[in-house]
Amino acid sequence: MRIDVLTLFPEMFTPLVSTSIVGRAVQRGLVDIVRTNYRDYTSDSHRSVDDKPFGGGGGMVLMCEPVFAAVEAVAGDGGPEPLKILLTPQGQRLDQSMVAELAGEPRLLLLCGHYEGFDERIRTELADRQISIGDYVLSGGEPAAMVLIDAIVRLLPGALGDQNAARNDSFADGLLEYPHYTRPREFRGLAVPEVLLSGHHREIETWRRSQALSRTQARRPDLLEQKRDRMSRTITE
Ligand code: 6GU
Repeated sequence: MRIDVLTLFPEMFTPLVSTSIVGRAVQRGLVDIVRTNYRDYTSDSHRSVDDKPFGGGGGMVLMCEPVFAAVEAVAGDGGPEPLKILLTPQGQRLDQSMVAELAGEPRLLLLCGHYEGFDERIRTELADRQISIGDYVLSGGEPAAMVLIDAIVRLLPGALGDQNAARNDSFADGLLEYPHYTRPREFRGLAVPEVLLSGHHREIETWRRSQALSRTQARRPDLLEQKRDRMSRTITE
């Protein structure tokens, strides 16, 4: 898979692409993450990327010129046509099913904005999709792009050491994950649940499933509601 990231701050992505799961996936050639700075596609002597909004008001707006030029240069480099995603708090809210869908694409192009936002024509003419990572405001799209990249890359075949790890993740089946324990068996008087030490794989499975369900009911009843809705749709279809 290839992921192009268009940003004014390409250096922000260095730790992401060189560390942990994403770093290892890059090393293994599972994903190629290519950063491009909009500033390299300016045509004026000041290398301007932003300007004051027409109509007044505070803040600066990312201009069409460098963004269109960067997208056209990067997308037209001969590789597969990328799905162009604008990171914006006005976008569709990211969830695991969206992540899984995007992980199946051959190539993504992520557009990160800064300042007050993008010129509206970038939104309407360049973006295939607009994605938000939640209902709060970040100073720029970069941290959101990093969240998206991490969530996608860990789903690529071979990215995780344990082949089952992604399947058991929270949200993978619409539930929060069950509790995990490791050594020691007792820590400051807190014992590991007996069933996990029993070696009875069926009982362990049942316990984990029941923990996942009760935990989801207690903390995120909305997820169970969604799961019920999905199941009843499947039955009526
Ligand atoms: Cl994608 N961008 C910004 N600037 N803020 C956000 C966001 C994105 N998602 C949530 N908040």
